[in-house]
Parts: sequence; structure tokens; C-alpha cells
Amino acid sequence: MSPPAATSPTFSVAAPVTKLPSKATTANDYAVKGAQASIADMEGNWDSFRFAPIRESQVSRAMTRRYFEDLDAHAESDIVIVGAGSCGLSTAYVLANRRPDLRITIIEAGVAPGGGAWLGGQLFSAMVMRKPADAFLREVGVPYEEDDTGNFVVVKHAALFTSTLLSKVLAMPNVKLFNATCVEDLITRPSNGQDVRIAGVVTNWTLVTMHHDDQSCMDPNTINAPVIISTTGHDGPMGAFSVKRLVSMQRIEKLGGMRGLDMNTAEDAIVKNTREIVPGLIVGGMELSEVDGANRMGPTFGAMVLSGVKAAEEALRVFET
Ligand code: 48N
Repeated sequence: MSPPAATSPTFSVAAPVTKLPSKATTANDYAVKGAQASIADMEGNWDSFRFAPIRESQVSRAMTRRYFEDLDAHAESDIVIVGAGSCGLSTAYVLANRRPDLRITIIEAGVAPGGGAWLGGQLFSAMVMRKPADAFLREVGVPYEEDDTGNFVVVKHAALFTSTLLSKVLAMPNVKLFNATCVEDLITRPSNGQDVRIAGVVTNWTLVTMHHDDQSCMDPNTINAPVIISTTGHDGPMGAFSVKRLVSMQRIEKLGGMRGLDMNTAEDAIVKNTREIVPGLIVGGMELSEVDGANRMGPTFGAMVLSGVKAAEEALRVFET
């Protein structure tokens, strides 16, 4: 079921590359549509170097035009992913590759996407992933080292994993990330009498969401979508947002509450139990530990990526029927 057609961004595709005069060093030389200078053109020519001219309003329009065209196009999305941590980004990667026809929107409360995946444990930088999660690293193209045990691999810096995955997800034409933006409620519809179906998200700038208590009447924005995948983690200022909202709207009775650390139990459970919690809402990653009362796994991330793979599989079922 595709959302109603929306205007897709109408930006001119980059013009064919125009060969610059050799040793181009003045702004006018660069200000040729599609022209591509080389670093060699500039080295040793800094005295005559100048950027191509610009007017401040052109910068504002280049940003706002794209942002608001994206907001318009994604007001009707096929899938919204709440939370751009390791699970949410892995979900987005799988979905966007499997179904490039689907309009995928990621809402991330932080200015910086990535959630807890910028570091390993206790601010150490390496990231551990137990096999078979190394299969995902190979698919994305993240380099890693094999541990001597053969049971796990190590990415030399967690930021290498997160930045590589982010770069691939953000480059996909059917994915749009709205960061510094918070999901502050869920859109619901009656479903089969007493039940509710989740049919979209309610968003606001995160800074606004954090000040509803001291500023009145800062109304939100909305995004309609038939499938929401919530991967908002277990900690942080808004951890486990969607499942907590299901409790406060009395759609589920209570949260199971995350249990103590047990890597072997936790990672299998998170992957196996990634699922649709209520019609229209799939939950994955560490948010799931809060609703299920699953154990936590601490500084190993294989379950996050494979929970993302499973969440994507659950969502694609909706579009295959
Ligand atoms: O990294 P997280 O917190 O969540 P996951 O599930 O992707 O990965 C969890 C993982 O980092 C661990 O916790 C590791 C494995 N440790 C386990 C353990 O035992 O401690 O990412 C969640 C993202 C964050 O970037 C939040 O900013 C964002 O979700 N977020 C939201 N974004 C938009 N709207 C919201 N309401 C919201 N709430 C959280």
C-alpha cells in the first residue's frame, strides 16, 4: 500500500562535469555549473585563490527548500523508524536495500544519530560483535578483526561501524533522516473494536519537546505511515519511548523492565523476539528489553544489527501481502 503520491524533491541533477581550464585559480573559473576543480588546481596557487561567489540567501534557500520538500514528501511515509541507533540504522539499511520503492523516514531525537554505538563499553572505543553478526558487517562493508576464539569479531572503533552504516543509509534516495527531531506521541486509529492500530507519529523539534513543561501551546507535526518501527533504546532521556507510551495510553498493561546483564541470554532473546507489539508498531533493539523484561547484554552489539534485520523482515511482510 503506497502512501498518496507526494511531490518528490525537484532538484536538478548535477550537470555533466565541465572540464576546467587547466590551473583554474579564480572564482569565475570555478563558478561554472557542474565544474569540478581538482585539489591540484589549488595547491601552490593560494595567493590567487577565491571561492566561487555566493549570496547568503542562496545558502538559506538551498537548505530550506530541500528540507521542506522532504518534509512534504515524507508527511506520508511507508515506514517510520523511531531512533537512529545501531538497531534503527540497521533496520533502515535492510529496508532501503530490499525495497528501494518504499519511502522510509527516520526520526532521531539527537542532533547526532548513532545512539549508543559511537563507543564500545565504558567509553572504550572498540566494538564487539558476536558471530554470526559479522555477516552484517560484511554486507555493509565495515572492516573488522577476527578474535582468536573464532566466536566474535572486533571493529577497531565503534565510530567506524556507525559512520560507515550511516553513510550508506543516508546515501539511499528513499531514506530521509530528520535528526534533532523527537517522536513525542503516536498516531492511533481504532482497530477491531477495542484495539488501536498505530498509524503514524507525532513529532516536534527535540528542544521544543523538552520544554513543553515551561512553554505552552507548542503544537507538534505529524507523519502518517502504516508501519512504525520503534528502536528508541533502553536509556537516555527518551529511552523506550513507544512502549512507555503504550502503557500510558493503557494499550499494554505494564513494562517487563530490563533485567540484569547476561550476554548469552540477552542477545538471542532480543533478536528472536523482535516483533509487532501492537498492530502497526514493531519494536526492536534495546527498547524490546524494557517491554519484555529481557536481560541486557552490555557492550556487545550483534543483537542490535540482527534485531534490525528481523524488524525489517517483519515490516516487509506488511508490504508483501
Ligand atoms: O543506541 P540506542 O539507545 O538503542 P539501540 O536499541 O539501537 O541500541 C542499543 C545499544 O546501543 C545498547 O544499549 C547496547 C547494546 N547496550 C546494552 C546494555 O546492556 O546497556 O539508540 C536509540 C536512539 C537514540 O539515538 C535516541 O536519541 C533515539 O533513539 N530516541 C528517539 N528518537 C526520536 N524520538 C524519540 N522519542 C526517541 N527516543 C529515543
